Amino acid sequence: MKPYTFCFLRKLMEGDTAGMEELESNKQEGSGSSVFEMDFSSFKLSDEQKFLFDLKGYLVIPGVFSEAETAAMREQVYKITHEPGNLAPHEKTVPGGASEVVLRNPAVKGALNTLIGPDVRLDNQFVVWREKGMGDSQGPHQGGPERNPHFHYHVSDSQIYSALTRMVVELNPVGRRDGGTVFLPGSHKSNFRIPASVRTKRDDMYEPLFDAYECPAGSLVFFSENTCHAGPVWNNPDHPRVAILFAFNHIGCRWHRHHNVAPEVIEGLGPEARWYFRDIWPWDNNDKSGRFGGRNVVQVHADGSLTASP
Ligand SMILES: O=C(O)CCC(=O)C(=O)O
Repeated sequence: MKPYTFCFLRKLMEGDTAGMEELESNKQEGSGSSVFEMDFSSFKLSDEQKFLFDLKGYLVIPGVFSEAETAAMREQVYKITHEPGNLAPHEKTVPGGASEVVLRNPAVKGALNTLIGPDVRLDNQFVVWREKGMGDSQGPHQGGPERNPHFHYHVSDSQIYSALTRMVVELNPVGRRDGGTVFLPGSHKSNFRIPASVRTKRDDMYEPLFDAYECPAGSLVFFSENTCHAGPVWNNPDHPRVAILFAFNHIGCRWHRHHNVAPEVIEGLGPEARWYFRDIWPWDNNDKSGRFGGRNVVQVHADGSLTASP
């Protein structure tokens, strides 16, 4: 099996140039490798969904994952948070193992294409298993005018550019006052700074200022990181909040220092999920072969192995 680029880069940094010819040979015609093309065509946000995301800064898409997919991901999050020793290397963090279905899901791909565009990368992930009484320690954050490219929400030529975008995968049902993420609607593009009186963390994080949602297990919640939001204390005694929180960004941008994904997880991913881990650059002026059109791609080799960002 050819080494994945990750291993290859690690070797190069250690001064081991064996394999260099192999990488070069991947670029030759007739090498049997092809460029992976991400397919965004099977899901599009409706006009209503686009309108609501633009208006409010968040969007709930209920019931995206099947019961079986949701149960398998819930079990993985349980093991990550309670029994990490019982996970195989390829599933020890999201998005390996059961959670790989997320990055292959048409609704995920279609929504990201609409909210960020076709040049997306995964910037960060973390999981929560919140029993009653547990919540995110941060109060309401973000919102208001932001020229920083990570948070500057804008629309041009009818295209949304949401910059750093969170996607929550809710793996248990969420009731409206249970403690799902809450949002100050419209604050992703408000013209004034969020007043301290609004940003204050308080026991009741809901109406009249903040919007909450309800959804069945297996739903998606997208929000611009510049929508003022908070993770309130979980109130439901019947089940915990179990969720995966991904952050996505443009391929040229990185906000989080660590994406929290283990290298062995990345190495075990199929081409579609591996694509989200391309290096952080959109364009290659040295792509003299022209095979990649200058772009940052994933190559699939004849034996099924992958090279990202060749
Ligand atoms: O825990 C939550 O529901 C919200 C997380 C959050 O604040 C964030 O992702 O920035």
